[in-house]
Amino acid sequence: MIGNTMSQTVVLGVIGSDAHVVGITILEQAFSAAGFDVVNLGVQTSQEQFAEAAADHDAGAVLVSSLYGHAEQDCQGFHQVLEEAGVDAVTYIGGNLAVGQDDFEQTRRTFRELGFDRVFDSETDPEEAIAALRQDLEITPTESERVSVSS
Ligand code: B12
Repeated sequence: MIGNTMSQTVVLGVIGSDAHVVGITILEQAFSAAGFDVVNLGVQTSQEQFAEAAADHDAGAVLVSSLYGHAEQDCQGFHQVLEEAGVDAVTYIGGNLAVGQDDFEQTRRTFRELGFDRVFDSETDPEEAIAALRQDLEITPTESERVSVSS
């Protein structure tokens, strides 16, 4: 969704049974420092918990993290759950999204087909995600904050 009156609230969490917490802790700090209101759901978050939080907070973005190699299974039907909850937000996913991640372009296609607006690999600098959020949520960055977005 791209519009003019977009929420700067981002809902962030690690989906499924995944317990890797360090990445989203760093992302939470980076997004907060960049001025976003961050709702961090933590690890082992279900699809329904993402949807409920995004609806409750009228989130502009839902950011999913996955490290343990089961992201594709965990994200099946995710966008339908969001839609049924009335969530109208951009969706990003990032982390170690496939076992091995030999061909990230294939991985990116897989998650785009699942409905994600942007797909990030595990080498992503938080600044790149911040630049993407600013672009998608139509928030004007300062000159020194401009970072190119390739996802
Ligand atoms: C620490 C660690 C653990 C710890 C986690 C402790 C904790 N509570 O966090 C423990 C020991 C528990 C663990 C367990 C497991 N782990 Co582990 N773990 C790691 C390790 C070494 C580091 C992860 C980390 O903290 N990185 C540091 C943070 C800063 O980086 P990050 O997590 O990648 O996050 C950054 C980016 O990915 C990106 N990002 C992440 N999410 C998102 C989302 C968005 C929207 C965006 C924009 C960006 C983004 O931005 C983050 C910040 O810069 C990695 C290997 C590695 N080098 O990555 C393996 C790794 C992730 N683990 C792995 C595996 C397989 C497991 C287990 C399944 C092992 C097992 N058989 O039991 C279990 C899973 C348990 C579970 N239920 O989750 C594999 C995953 C393989 C895959 N995906 O192909 C890895 C890659 C190791 C490997 N090379 O095999 N693990």
